[in-house]
Amino acid sequence: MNAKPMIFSGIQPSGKLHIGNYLGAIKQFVPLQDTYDAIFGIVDLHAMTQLYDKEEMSERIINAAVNYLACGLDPDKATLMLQSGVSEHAELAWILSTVTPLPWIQRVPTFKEKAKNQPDNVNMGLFNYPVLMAADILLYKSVAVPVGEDQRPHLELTREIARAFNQRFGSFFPEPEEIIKGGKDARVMGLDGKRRMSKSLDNCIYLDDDAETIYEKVTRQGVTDPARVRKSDPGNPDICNMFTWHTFFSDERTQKECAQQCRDAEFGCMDCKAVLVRNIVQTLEPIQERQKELLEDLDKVRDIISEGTERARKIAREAMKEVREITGMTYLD
Ligand code: AQP
Repeated sequence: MNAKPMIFSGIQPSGKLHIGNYLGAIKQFVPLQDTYDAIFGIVDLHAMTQLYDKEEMSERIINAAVNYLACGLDPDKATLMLQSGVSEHAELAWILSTVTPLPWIQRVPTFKEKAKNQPDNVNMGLFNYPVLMAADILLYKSVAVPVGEDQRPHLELTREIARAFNQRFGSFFPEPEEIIKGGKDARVMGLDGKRRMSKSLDNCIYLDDDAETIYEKVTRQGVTDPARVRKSDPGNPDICNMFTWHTFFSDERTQKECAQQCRDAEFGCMDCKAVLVRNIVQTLEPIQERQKELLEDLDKVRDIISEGTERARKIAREAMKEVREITGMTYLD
């Protein structure tokens, strides 16, 4: 019997982790590992729904693990696991798909968005993604799931699927709450200011970007108030994506000063971006120092993943045994 309630959250190794993953998800994982029995997954089966280079997958998994740890996940408190190492995720996903009416999946906005982003590869895995996600969460009987704002519809669907299963087979799964912190960083927009920052879109600041790269990206690609053409035009920080980023990385005094000087046309966009870059670099500095240490000891990172996956596997096996019993799938037992 677990002393603490379970939570689960995952990140797909579909590319390098970015500041949206950090601000929207990982940053809030850290305090939760003290109060919950937390399982954090590297959900590589989900990443298979996009085309990928198979030679790169291991590197991406390590990048995700290194970043989880560099951002403060403590393997003595929380479990870091690899989804494909626990086959029960896929097994439960199948069972849950049999209680999920088709229209529930058809209405999920993230499917439509992803299908638009990869029109040549609209595969069944992409369609079934929310059911696999429900399985990831319910397998551990999680009571809550810390995620970014974009995952809200998936969590709503997870509760509906749990309810449908419980109605058909008897009460078994809890209906998990989402833990989404308020604030604009629950949905970080990309450099373009138009779409959510996403690994699969070229609009990210990655957690391992160096100062020069961050400067280049922010100054060249960071979209500001579109109506402001010259430095002498008064700007509007309320509609400036780079100013929104200040609210993530700069202290309140700096935010106020930048906003005022922008409105008074004393500060040009490049001046404001220079301050922003300095503060992003400063925020990422301790994470990047830790990344370097971890990259020098990859055997330790691999051990953390293996041990975490082993622990998750034990919990998952127990749960699936119960699921098979209550669904009557025990003929050979
Ligand atoms: N831009 C974002 N703002 C806030 N939170 C975000 N998250 C992702 N992007 C942002 C949160 O990070 C966690 C892990 O997400 P994921 O990698 O599993 O899937 P995703 O949301 O599809 O992330 P990407 O970067 O957009 O990946 P691709 O491009 O491969 O689809 C989640 O909690 C998510 O909310």
